[in-house]
Amino acid sequence: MRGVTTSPPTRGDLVLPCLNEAEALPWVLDRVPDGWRAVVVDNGSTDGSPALAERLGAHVVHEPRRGFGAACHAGLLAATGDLVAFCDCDASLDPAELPRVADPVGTGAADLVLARRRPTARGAWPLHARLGNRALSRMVRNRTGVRLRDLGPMRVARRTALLGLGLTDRRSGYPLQMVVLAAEAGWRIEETDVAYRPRTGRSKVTGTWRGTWQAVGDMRAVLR
Ligand SMILES: Nc1nc2c(ncn2[C@@H]2O[C@H](COP(=O)(O)OP(=O)(O)O)[C@@H](O)[C@H]2O)c(=O)[nH]1
Ligand SMILES: [Mg+2]
Repeated sequence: MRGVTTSPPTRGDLVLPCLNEAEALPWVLDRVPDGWRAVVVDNGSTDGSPALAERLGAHVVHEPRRGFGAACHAGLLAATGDLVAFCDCDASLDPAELPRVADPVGTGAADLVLARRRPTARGAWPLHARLGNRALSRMVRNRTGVRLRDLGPMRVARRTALLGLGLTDRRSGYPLQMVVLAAEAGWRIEETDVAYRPRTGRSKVTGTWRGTWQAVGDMRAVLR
């Protein structure tokens, strides 16, 4: 394993929100690039994910509060490096692509880089999730003027800048709130393509009716 280390990162921290991802964890952690510290944030897994992540060398954070945003934010607070990256822990996105995504932030050319998901197979991205995402990207554009084609979960920014945004959402609206507040703060936001593969294991958010319903509600709350 390359970047899986609990020592301080040289490049940055990779925050991996994780709810029952024992099947995906070995591949995900094996793909963490050099210089990045894997921070796996658990809040309630019942499949042994946190113990497995620890065994595989990741830094594991336990967040008592449930929710995707609660997990992401706990990871941000636990980060120590210059850069912070976020990525799903379901093997749908390849952490090995991270250096290219992080590069514009590292060089100072951008303040936030979002990975635009390009599905590699049918079924990688359910139609309702894709359409919902496109509609949201359009709303962000109308509201902030920032042209985005995706609001994907893989992204990189500077740690202190992220902390300064004052993110308050602790559920599914977290990634959207990050983009809206960054745009309102005048950040230079860029997009770069990454491969989006069928996830390993079962979806907790947009792959279920309940998860999608909650996500839509959370996103609307952010845009209000
Ligand atoms: N810790 C934690 N992780 C979560 C929670 N909800 C989702 N995740 C993780 O967030 C990532 C995205 O969730 P996922 O089920 O893939 O949603 P989808 O991409 O919309 O299908 C995965 O790594 C999940 O394990 C949560 O409440 N707590
Ligand atoms: Mg996913």
